[in-house]
Amino acid sequence: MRHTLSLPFVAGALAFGLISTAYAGPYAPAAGKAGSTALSMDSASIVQWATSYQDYLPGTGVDATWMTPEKALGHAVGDSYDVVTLGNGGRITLGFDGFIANGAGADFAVFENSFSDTFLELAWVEVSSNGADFFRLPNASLTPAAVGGFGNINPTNIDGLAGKYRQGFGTQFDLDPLAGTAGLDVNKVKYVRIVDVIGNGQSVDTAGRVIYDPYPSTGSAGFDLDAIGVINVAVAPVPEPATWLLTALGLALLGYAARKNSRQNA
Ligand SMILES: [Ca+2]
Ligand SMILES: [Ca+2]
Ligand SMILES: [Ca+2]
Repeated sequence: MRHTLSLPFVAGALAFGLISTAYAGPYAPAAGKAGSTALSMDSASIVQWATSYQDYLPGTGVDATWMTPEKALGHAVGDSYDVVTLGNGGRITLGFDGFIANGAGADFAVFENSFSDTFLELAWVEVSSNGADFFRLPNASLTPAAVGGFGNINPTNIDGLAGKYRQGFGTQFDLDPLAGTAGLDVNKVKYVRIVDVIGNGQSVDTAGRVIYDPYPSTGSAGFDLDAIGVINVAVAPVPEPATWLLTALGLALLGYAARKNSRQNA
């Protein structure tokens, strides 16, 4: 018996392909796919992790069990639980030992806890040198419509927003677009603030387009922060030689030698 593909099957497959193409965007695809910018939490390019937090301001829809900011410090764990949940519109600021610098390419990476490549809860990323003035990294979202509380997003429609990749894989951020910003030294970034995007239509990207992400949800609503890893650190400045101290020491030695000499000659 000869097998042939039925016309409805072929038509369905073609339609699926067209729909998939229609929903695919221009940005990097999911972790593991060609051209992905997802950074493994075990990458050797990560040289340190966040060491402190401040200003944890959870939004609505978060149970107390998810409100442990310490879980955002240190090495990413890559599971569903070692996170602090931001809630709808919530935020947190993480601090680092030393400074993040604008080196070659991406300078740091943010890790979320998504269990899939498409259930993506998103957040804006903002940086600061002084802890008071924060500047948002440019971001883009091309998801065409609201997706519901358990909805899916194609990562190729997302750029410059944390939460683009599944757990264990960081979204990388480059400080370079903010170079020259008044009030920010891109080679002395001391704080990174993560701000949950409310994906019901009220939030917009850099170009003013609506950012959609899963909404509404409860319990652990919004972005779940696992960790922030640093790729480029500022080289610690070499301390200025204390010339006055050396001069004083030299004069003291000269004085001692002179006194000793005068005693010997006495
Ligand atoms: Ca850079
Ligand atoms: Ca969540
Ligand atoms: Ca963690």
